[in-house]
Amino acid sequence: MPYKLYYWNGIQGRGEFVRLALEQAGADYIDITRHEGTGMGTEAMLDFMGGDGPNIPFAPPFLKDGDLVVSHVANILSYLGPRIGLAPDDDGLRHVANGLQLTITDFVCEVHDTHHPISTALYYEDQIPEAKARSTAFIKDRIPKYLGYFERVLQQNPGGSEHAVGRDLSYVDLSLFQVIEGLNYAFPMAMKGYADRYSALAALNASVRRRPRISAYLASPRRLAFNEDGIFRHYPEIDVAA
Ligand SMILES: N[C@@H](CCC(=O)N[C@@H](CS)C(=O)NCC(=O)O)C(=O)O
Repeated sequence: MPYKLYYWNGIQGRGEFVRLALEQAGADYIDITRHEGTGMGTEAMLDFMGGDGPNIPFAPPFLKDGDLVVSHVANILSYLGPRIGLAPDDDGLRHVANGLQLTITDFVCEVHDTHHPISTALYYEDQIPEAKARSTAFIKDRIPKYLGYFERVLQQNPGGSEHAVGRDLSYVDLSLFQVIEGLNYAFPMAMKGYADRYSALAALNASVRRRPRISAYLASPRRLAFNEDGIFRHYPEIDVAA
């Protein structure tokens, strides 16, 4: 039975971290809101979330595997990883992978707050001065702290600097690829020359991009372009040089 991925249609968003893992694994999955029909589409997702069934999630993305409902990106990847060959074999290292993914969750949250520093209920246009202040601090302090951390994770991985954890590709590597892609899209000024500062992250980004299934996915219509409804948004007025 195919996995069912539920996420907002029209954006990469947080769903993309799950999508990349499913695509790299060649897993059988349905992107529910991108299809029409019984049990498909955005309405089906909203009906499920607002319904009176068990295990309802607070927010997308969530994944259904049969009757099981798994929510939150890091939790979904922790569940999927061992099943689709994208998690370390070692149980301890699986927890290390989960810790890294949870750090990515925190980072993604901070990315989101650069364009919505006051409220997600307000439009970006209603919080531009605050967004400028927030993203200036994000670029100065937080991008270097997070990317510096992940660079060290790669450089200090006993399994080799090609991967974040263990000796093989994991869902964490795919998520780091997506983080770099997203930052390059949203903050091209801030990210200029990033490869000189974070060489292992840049090498990981390039190696993930070269993977046959990932490059086929990136060239496919399933990979939506970044846009200003997603997590990584390009607003030139809040992008400054690092
Ligand atoms: N911690 C969750 C965050 C989920 C989340 O914030 N989802 C967003 C879309 S990317 C949403 O629909 N949020 C609705 C809300 O917060 O009211 C995860 O990592 O999956």
